[in-house]
Amino acid sequence: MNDCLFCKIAAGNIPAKIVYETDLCCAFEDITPVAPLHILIIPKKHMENLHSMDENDSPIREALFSAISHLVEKNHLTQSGYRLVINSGDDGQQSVPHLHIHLIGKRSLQWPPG
Ligand code: D5M
Repeated sequence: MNDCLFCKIAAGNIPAKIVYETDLCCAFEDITPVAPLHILIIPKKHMENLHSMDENDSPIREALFSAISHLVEKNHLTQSGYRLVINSGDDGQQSVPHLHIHLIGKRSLQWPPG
């Protein structure tokens, strides 16, 4: 989508610290990190949220989970733990309307969220 911030990052048209990339997805450092490790994992194809996916998007779903596994291992989070977050829609406080998974770690996190 032409006007989407994360589509522009995925296309390399807006700079970001890319930490992982395949043909279907990429991951980059969040610009306003809430923890020492805060990475956003996105599909390269524009989709607003999880329920925008259809049955043809299974490879993208698999690619996103592979990206998570890779990044968890690479950042040595399997022992310490981490959190995955998908904010969706208004109640979820989604601010960028392109599906993204927050991978947050390297500190002890609080629960519940506000
Ligand atoms: O999270 C949207 C997230 O996107 C939020 O944590 C900031 C991050 N963000 C916004 N612009 C950028 C750029 N340009 N680079 C990296 N990260 C960015 P949400 O779940 O929608 O509230």
